[in-house]
Amino acid sequence: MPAHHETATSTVAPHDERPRTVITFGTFDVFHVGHLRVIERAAGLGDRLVVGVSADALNLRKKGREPVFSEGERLAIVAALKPVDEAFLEESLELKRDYIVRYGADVLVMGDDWAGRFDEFRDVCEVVYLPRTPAISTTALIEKISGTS
Ligand code: C2G
Repeated sequence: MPAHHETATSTVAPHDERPRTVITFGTFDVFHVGHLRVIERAAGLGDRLVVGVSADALNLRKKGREPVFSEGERLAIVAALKPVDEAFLEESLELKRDYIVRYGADVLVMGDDWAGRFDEFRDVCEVVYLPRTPAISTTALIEKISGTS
C-alpha cells in the first residue's frame, strides 16, 4: 500500500469510532408531544442520549411554581422513553458544565427558546438549538385543563 495511504489510515480520528453522546435538559412536566419531538431529534444527532430532568427545587427557582408531576414521576417518564439511554436529576443550572463532562457529552441539545444561552459550553461540546414544536406548551395545557383559557 502506498505510504500516503498508511498516513491517511493512521490519522482517522478515534472520535469517529466511539459512540457520540448527546445530552439535553428539561423539566418535561405534563409530558407532551413537543417534549417527545425534541428528545427524538436529540437522539438522532448521536448514538447515545442522556437527559437531565430538572429537580423540583430547581424548577421552583426557575419558574416560580411547583411542577404538576414530581421529579420522581417526571424522571420515570423520561427514562422509559425508547430514545433515552440514561436520565438523571438536574439539581442546578450552574452544574451544567459538570454534567456535560461527567456524562461525556459530545453534543448539547436544547430547544431554541434557549438559543444562545448555552454557547459558553462550546469549548467542551457542540451546542445545538432545535426549533420548538409550535402551539404546544405545559403552561397552555395546564390552562386548558383547568378551564382558564
Ligand atoms: N420544547 C419543544 N417544543 C415545545 C415545548 C418544549 O421543543 N413546544 C422543548 C424545550 O425547548 C426544551 C424541552 O422541550 O428543550 C423541555 O422543555 P421544558 O420542560 O419547558 O424545559 P425547561 O423548563 O425549559 O428546562 O437546564 C435547562 C432547563 O432544565 C430546561
